[in-house]
Amino acid sequence: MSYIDEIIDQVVAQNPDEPLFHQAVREVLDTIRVVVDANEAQFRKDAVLERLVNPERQVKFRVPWVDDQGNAHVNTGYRVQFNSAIGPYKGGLRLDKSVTLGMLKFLGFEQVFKNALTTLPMGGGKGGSDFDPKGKSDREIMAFCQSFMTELFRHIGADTDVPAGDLGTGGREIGYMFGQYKRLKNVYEGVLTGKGLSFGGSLARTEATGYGLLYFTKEMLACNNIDIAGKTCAVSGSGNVAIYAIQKATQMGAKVLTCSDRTGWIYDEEGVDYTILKEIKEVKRTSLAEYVNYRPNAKYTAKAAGDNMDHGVWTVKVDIALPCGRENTIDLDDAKNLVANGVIAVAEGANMPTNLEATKYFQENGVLFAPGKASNAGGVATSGLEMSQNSERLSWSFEEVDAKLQSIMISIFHAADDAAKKYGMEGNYVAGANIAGFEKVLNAMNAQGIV
Ligand code: NDP
Ligand code: 2IT
Repeated sequence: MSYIDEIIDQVVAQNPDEPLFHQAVREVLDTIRVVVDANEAQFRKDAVLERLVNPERQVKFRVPWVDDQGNAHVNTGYRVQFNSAIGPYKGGLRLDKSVTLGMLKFLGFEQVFKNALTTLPMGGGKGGSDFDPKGKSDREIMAFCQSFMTELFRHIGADTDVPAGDLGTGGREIGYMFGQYKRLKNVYEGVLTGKGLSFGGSLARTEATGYGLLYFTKEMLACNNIDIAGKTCAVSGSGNVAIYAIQKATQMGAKVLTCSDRTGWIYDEEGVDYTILKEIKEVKRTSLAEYVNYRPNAKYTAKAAGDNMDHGVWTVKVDIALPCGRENTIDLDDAKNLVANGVIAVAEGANMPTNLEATKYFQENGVLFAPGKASNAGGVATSGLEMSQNSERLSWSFEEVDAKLQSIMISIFHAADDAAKKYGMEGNYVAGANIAGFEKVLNAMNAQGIV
């Protein structure tokens, strides 16, 4: 059996009940075979893959908090410090009732390669809790965030591990966590990114993941002689990534026809208005059903309660699909619908929103497919820029950060494209991104000995 297949089997056996982690490992290892097979004896001797798939450290802790009625609750908090070969651990905190250790291991593993692709000095990590922020008051969110940080603070630091936002964690939560960290540690440092602008946050960090997704997509299309202007897009999700992806796509002259949330999805033939989404999702924090009150010609379709999928969105005929909600929301049937409707490109704003079968189907049918660890890297790249600004105690202008973000996204596309070409897989940006990320991490790991 090949080294890679042995490791995939080992990951499944040693991490039972963690299917998302298995999926992420399988996707990466399957696409780096060409590099691993050529160096198998040495890699086995150095246990390269064993070290790659085992997090350096995992912290799990109790998070007690009290609700507005005086009742106590206990959630589980986690931080997975996956790989620090190229810099301090870096990656977001997910707050969602579905959070498990396996989910955070999948996200942390992805983050290692993503961060390497940005070319900035950041290792990979991820954390979060099974706390459900939906329907909680501001005070309850603050109570949770303070309690979460009361344990997390001893494991992180500006040169150790720098968390940020992710699904369910935005500027409000980062603010509460930063305040508690400072109070406990008595140090004012860039320990979190995505902070408010008045206390060390970077301009353009809020917009960065969505904007970066479109900078990447535009470059990928341009290198395939396609102009993004005039194209139609389907977006899923309506949170941080989706909103700013819609804004930038619209500014680039594309028309976004859809978006979605946990309750349902919107079809707006005139083009989704991101200013309305901002009002509904960032200010009112309510359901997308409200959208039709602002735009009576748009159509809202409700989902069954607990439905994790965005099937409706992927039935709409579009040129470009931009999944920006969460993992595994495009399956093989969705991919078939999109291809039958003539989709040209799929670029992932979320982490692993397309399952393995659907990804393969897109690639086999000539669809340009941008994997999240490359195309959504603009968020963490701008977090890296926030860390630089914090270190030099300066703030850069929006234009300066945005220009750096653009050039990073363009260089990530070319790193993936070049690696794919180098190994005879032209156009396979999944393989290209994985190989380029792996080579960088491997190089740093090798130089640092067996640690
Ligand atoms: P948000 O919490 O801001 O938005 C998430 C969106 O997905 C919301 O519209 C939410 O609906 C929807 N959603 C969440 N869970 C479900 C579900 N079970 N079924 C249907 N819809 C659901 O998160 P972000 O925009 O920050 O993150 C989105 C994705 O992008 C995630 O995969 C994240 O890991 C990834 N990502 C985020 C980055 C960032 O900088 N924020 C950077 C790179 C990747 P509702 O509004 O109803 O809650
Ligand atoms: O998945 C991701 O890249 C993020 N949630 C952003 C992480 C960060 O540190 O900015």
